[in-house]
Amino acid sequence: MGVFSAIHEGLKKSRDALSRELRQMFGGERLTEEMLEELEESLIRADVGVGPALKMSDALRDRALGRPVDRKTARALLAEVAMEMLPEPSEPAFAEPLHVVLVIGVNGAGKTTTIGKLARRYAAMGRKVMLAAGDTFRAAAIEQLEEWAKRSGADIVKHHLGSDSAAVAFDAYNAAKARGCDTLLVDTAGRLHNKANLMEELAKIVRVLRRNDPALPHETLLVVDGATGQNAVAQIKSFNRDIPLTGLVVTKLDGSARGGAVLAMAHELGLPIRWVGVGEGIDDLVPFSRKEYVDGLFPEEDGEA
Ligand SMILES: Nc1nc2c(ncn2[C@@H]2O[C@H](COP(=O)(O)OP(=O)(O)O)[C@@H](O)[C@H]2O)c(=O)[nH]1
Ligand SMILES: [Mg+2]
Repeated sequence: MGVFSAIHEGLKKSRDALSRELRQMFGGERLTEEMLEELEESLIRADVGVGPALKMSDALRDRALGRPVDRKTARALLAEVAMEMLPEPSEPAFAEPLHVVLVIGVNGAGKTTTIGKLARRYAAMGRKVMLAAGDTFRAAAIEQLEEWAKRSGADIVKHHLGSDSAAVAFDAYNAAKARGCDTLLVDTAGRLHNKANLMEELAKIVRVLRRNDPALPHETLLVVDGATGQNAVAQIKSFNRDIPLTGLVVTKLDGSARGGAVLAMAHELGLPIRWVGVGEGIDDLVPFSRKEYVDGLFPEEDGEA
C-alpha cells in the first residue's frame, strides 16, 4: 500500500467527481443560497443521501451565508459534519471462550468472501477459527466456503445441499467448542425461494444459537455491496427489522463511484460500519475508519483529484 490508505484508494471514483464540483463551486465568492442548492445536488449525486446532504448544506449556511468561502473552508466544514454523522466505530471485545459472528446479506453482496477474509485476519492474530457453511441453498456456496477455509487455515462444518442451515450453525457451534476454537463465523444464504423464507431461516439460526447461550450471536454483520448506493439503505432497514444487526460490512468499495452512500447508510441507521471490502483478495478487508473515509471523500489536497 502506498501513502494513501486502502479506503482512500477505494474512494477514488467517488471522490473525483465531487472534488471537481466543489472546486468549481467554492472559489472564494460570497456564499449564496444558489451555491448551497448546487452543493446539495452535488452531494446527492455523490450518493451521500438527501438527509446528509441537507445537513451538510445547513451547516455551511449557518456558518458562512453571505461570507466568502474558499474550497478549503468548505471542505473542512463538510468533513467535520460528515465525521459527526458517522457512528463512532466500536471494536467489540471478543467473547470468551467462543466469539460467534453471524454474517447475513443478499446474494452476491460478498458474505462468503468477507468470511474468508475475516478468517484470514483472525487466524493471523493467532485465533482458532471455525466456519459454518450455512448457505445450504446453493451447492457452489459450500464449495466456495471450503476453499476459503483452506486458504485461511480455518476449520469448517458443512452439511449437504438443502439441509437445515440452523442445524449447520448448531453443529458448528458445538464442534468449535469441542475443538477449542475461539471464533465461529457463520455463513448464510442470501436468497431462498422468497424473502419471507430467508428471514425465517435467519431468525431460526439465531434462535437455535440462543438455545446454547442467549448472548449469541455476539455480532450480526450485514454485508452490503457498496455499489448498491442508496438502495443499500432500504436493504439494511429491511434486514434490521427481522434480525437485529450489530454492524455493517460495505464491500466492493473499490471501483464503485457510490462510496458516498456509506454516509447515508450510517446516518440513516446509526449502525457502525465495521469492515470495508476493497478487493477480491484475501487481504482486501480493512477495518472502517471514520477519518480515512471522510478524508477519502473530502480530501485536503486540492491537486490530487
Ligand atoms: N471487487 C470486489 N469484489 C468483491 C468484494 N467482496 C466480494 N467480492 C466479489 O463479489 C462476488 C460475490 O461474493 P460472495 O462472497 O460470493 O457473495 P455472497 O453471495 O454474499 O456470499 C464474488 O465474485 C467476490 O469475489 C470486494 O470487496 N471487492
Ligand atoms: Mg455466499
